[in-house]
Amino acid sequence: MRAVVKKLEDIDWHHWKAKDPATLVFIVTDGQILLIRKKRGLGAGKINAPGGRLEPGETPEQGAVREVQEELCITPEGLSYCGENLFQFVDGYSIHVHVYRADGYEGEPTETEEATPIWTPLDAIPYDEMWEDDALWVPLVLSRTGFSGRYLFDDDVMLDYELDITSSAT
Ligand code: 6U4
Repeated sequence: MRAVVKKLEDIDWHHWKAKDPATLVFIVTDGQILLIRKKRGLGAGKINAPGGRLEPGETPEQGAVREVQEELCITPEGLSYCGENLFQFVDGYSIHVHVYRADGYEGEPTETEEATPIWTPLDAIPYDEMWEDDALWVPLVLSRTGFSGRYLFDDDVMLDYELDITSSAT
């Protein structure tokens, strides 16, 4: 039987490896940020940035570009690395999310089977419709501050977290 996990310290982070590597891409331009209403997958119904799980053999940057192309029919440009988030769910699932920012894009953001595009002013990001952790670190994406976060979730309820500022943003 799996041990009960209630705090970050209950996890052996030294040997931790996520089941899935994934990405998120925040396109920020003209004082607005391009978010999506996610139609399917993990967090369906929530507002998030475009992104998703890496395919075998893909680098995080390649996966970041591909997911934005698939979800919104645009190609992000001027991609820079912001930080990483490690999510452990109490049911055993885990995901390592590489977070990027882009200063532009090519194409026209278009609704797909996966996502509806939502342009949002930077001072009106709808955190109450996003994953609970987003209010902690999305401001760091906007201020170009590098970060590394670890989070424990029970379904979509955040039980514990630790967020460190790093110098790894590019
Ligand atoms: P499929 O259905 O496999 O094509 P895929 O797009 O690969 O889906 P998805 O979207 O179901 O993956 O789930 C991965 C996405 O979920 C990643 O982009 C990160 C996001 N995600 C998961 N937990 C999150 C959390 N707590 N906060 C957050 N994003 C989270 O901001």
